[in-house]
Amino acid sequence: MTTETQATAAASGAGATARFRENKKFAADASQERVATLAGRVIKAINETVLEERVSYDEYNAFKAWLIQVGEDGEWPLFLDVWVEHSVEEVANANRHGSKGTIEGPYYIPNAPTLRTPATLPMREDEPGTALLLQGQVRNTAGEPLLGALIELWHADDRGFYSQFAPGLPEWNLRGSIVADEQGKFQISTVQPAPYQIPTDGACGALISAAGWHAWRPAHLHVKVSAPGHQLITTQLYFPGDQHVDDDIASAVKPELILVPTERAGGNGREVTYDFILDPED
Ligand code: MBD
Ligand code: FE
Repeated sequence: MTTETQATAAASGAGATARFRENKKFAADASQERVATLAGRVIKAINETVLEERVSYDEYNAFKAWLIQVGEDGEWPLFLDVWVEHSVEEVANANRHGSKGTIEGPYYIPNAPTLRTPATLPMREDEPGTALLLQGQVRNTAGEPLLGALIELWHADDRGFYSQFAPGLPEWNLRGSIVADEQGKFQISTVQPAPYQIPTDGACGALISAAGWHAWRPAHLHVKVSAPGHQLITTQLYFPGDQHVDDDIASAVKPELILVPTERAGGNGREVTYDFILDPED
């Protein structure tokens, strides 16, 4: 059996913060005018809230203490990806004609093991959960198959835990980079992920309980799909009937991203077909 235990906010937050610092590029060359505009608007929005809501010193100090705690728990990636990234993604992908994108979230890790289709994601011998076969084709916006397409897939396990962000899981559990065939087709065997509850023991969890919100994301598969000469798409796929599809804490569900799986013959889990359409590079 598994030795997996509840991921703590401090452990998954520290991991997400370290990963972000390693992998992301920053707009360090933003103009003075742009910085003044953006920082000025955020500060103004906070001040307007204070004045309109008649915020007290007790409330101001609670806010200050909470901001400090978010940093100490390493939860800035979590906070931003849950409550802000969806708007950034909306702006970034506004002009795409191909598949819908959605947020990346805090748990992507580049360079997962490369597998050829038909592939099985790395998993434990006794990986719990319902078998799931994800298959489809990568095409361009003219409907032509894309040779050399790559599908990076990562997701939580049957208990809602991500490898490298929860203890007790093999390094690349349920993470892989799948090379599609000459027709852009892919077949990937994995297990159905569970809904994901963001850590409740850190600063983000404290905010959620103080506000009376819930901490859940619907079960989801994360994917990045790319092909030479085309724009990479980062997206997620969801499952119908999930309680949180209409109520995602991260506001990242779109109707086009909800899968329609069917039961496989012989009680052999479920399968689903989903095609990805990539926009040309601009
Ligand atoms: C996740 O798994 C996730 O996808 C997002 C957006 C935020 C927190 C955890
Ligand atoms: Fe996720």
